[in-house]
Amino acid sequence: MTTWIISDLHLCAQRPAVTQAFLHWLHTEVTTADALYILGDFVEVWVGDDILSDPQHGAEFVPIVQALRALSERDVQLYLMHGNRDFLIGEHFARACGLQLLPDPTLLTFGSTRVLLSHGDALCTDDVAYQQFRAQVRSSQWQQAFLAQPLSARLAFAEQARSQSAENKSKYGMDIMDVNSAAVTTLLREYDYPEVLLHGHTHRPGRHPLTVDGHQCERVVLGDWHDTAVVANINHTSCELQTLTLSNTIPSR
Ligand code: LP5
Ligand code: MN
Repeated sequence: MTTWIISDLHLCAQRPAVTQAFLHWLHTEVTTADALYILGDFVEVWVGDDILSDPQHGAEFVPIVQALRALSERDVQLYLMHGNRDFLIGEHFARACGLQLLPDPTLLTFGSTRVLLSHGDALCTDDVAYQQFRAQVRSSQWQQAFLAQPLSARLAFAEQARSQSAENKSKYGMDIMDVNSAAVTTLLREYDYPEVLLHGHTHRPGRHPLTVDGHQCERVVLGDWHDTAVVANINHTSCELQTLTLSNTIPSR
């Protein structure tokens, strides 16, 4: 029994090597797995599922959708949780890929180990400007109004949001962009102290043991996909972080 958990691939046409490495990894390692969980920021930006049928902007996603669909047809269970870049991924995309959308957070059980999955952005409560933005764009009213706009307008908004976000990040300290420990404690308490909290978003992979109300828990953080990717592999006995070297994963031509 093997389950892979990944996040923060930020797939986009500008970084074709990452997409290729991901596709190769799917075709090799993941074909024999039981399940693959993608914990958000799968793509760099997602402005609506109708992008799939856009001749210009949809093409980059065709091989990704096909590869996921092929895995789901081989009975690999596929799951996707929204991140702050792709919270507009909807049921149309999910069906095309043969995957199931998951709420954030989602609790899984592997043997005697409970693993709470989250993207991680909701835990960054010191980042007040981001939490305000998040509350706005996660409301169904905002999403309906946004999705009603033409694709070109949505892409332009996304580009503006990206550059504003990059500017903000260069202005504010890195500290406010990590998870808030009180928010982590509250979440673990709410879910009855799962042994593991697994998330991405911060791009600071690592393992952080912590004690909450006398219960031993661990916060495990996935990495983003650049030259390397830090992913989690769970089987009956353990939850391991593994570093994939993406340059080795890209098939030579
Ligand atoms: O993503 P990253 O790592 O740069 O930073 C995140 C937070 N920023 C975001 C914003 C996204 O990067 C961009 C949106 C993705 C596209 C989604 C679909 C379309 C939506 C269109 C919206 C109008 O998530 C950043 C955090 C950081 O993580 C660390 O946790 O700090 O948050 C911010 O920078 C807070 C800002 O307040 C975000 C504000 C961007 C809003 C700009 C609106 C511009 C629209 C123009 C309207 C006229
Ligand atoms: Mn994120």
